[in-house]
Amino acid sequence: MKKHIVVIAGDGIGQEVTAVGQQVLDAIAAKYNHEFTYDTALIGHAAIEATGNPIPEETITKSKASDAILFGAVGHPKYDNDPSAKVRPEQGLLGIRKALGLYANLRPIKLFDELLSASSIRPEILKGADILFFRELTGDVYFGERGRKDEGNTAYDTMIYSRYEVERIAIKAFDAAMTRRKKLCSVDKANVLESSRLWREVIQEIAHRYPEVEVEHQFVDAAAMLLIKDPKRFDVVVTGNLFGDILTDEASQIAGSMGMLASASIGDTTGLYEPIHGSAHDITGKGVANPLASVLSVALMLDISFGMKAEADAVVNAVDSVLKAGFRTRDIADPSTPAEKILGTEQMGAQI
Ligand code: GGG
Repeated sequence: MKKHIVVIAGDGIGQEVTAVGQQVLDAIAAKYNHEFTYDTALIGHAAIEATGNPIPEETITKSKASDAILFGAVGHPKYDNDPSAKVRPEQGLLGIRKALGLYANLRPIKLFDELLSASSIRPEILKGADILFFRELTGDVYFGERGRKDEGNTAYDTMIYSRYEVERIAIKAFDAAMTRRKKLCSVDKANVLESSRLWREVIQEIAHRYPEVEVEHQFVDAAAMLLIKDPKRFDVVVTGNLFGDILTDEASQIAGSMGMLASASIGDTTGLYEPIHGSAHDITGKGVANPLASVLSVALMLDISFGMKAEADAVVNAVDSVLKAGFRTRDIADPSTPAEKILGTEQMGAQI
């Protein structure tokens, strides 16, 4: 099969980890006789530096014309302590999701057995945890009206959801639950927020179409607690943009590290595949970033966008084998296991 992939590495360790992702794509192409061609495009701080715009029009055009996007990360510390910055790297990521209509962000929380001891959560609580998050990606407080009033002394962001936005992510999440353990947990804050009351109303309506799926609703504060207390109780979790952003960073500790969590952003057009982690400037250029989230994002791309299930399984199996052989990047190393071999980003890529 021929496929054209746009690589948008972005900022910080995005460059290092997408390079490994692309190597894995090349290895798959060679092994399974596919032809993958690549283009690159700018986003985030890198795009601001080159063009003044965090999401240049050319990036959107190239992305729309591609079969899939391999994405790295956006962000730069210089903006974090500058609240007055009008142009920010993150606008690039939000902009491409909106421009491509990528409303569903799938974030599998997969715990490889070999990493049981890498987590700070007790193994007996973790073993067997397998969660698929659906984070809504183009609505909520990230896209609602915002601004300042009272001469800049009052600031507001609006949490806003429309019925159709909740319906379409709910359908994706229920469909996924039907292929798994048929359990769905919807997370909101309906005891306080009106947008959450609409969210819950719509989930309850869609649930009637899926009588086999056992549905529960949790407030986001309780869900945050239950994720750590009893992660095995969750199968599919569906939630809004902000709650999903926060809960999946928390849930990364179930998988051992942020460096292990891949994601797929899908909608009606080209899919975008990215690690959930950010640009991590504290370790940029040191060659120590964990590339496995990028590698596992490639597996999601092969499966979801290209329908290449065997190829996707081969990538996941390669990660499993490398971990079984004791290879670790430093974020997933267990100091009490001296037999482990600590590798840098490129070395880990070579092992995969
Ligand atoms: N690869 C994910 C990434 O770059 N995250 C940084 C970021 O801006 N995240 C905001 C979000 O995911 O909504």
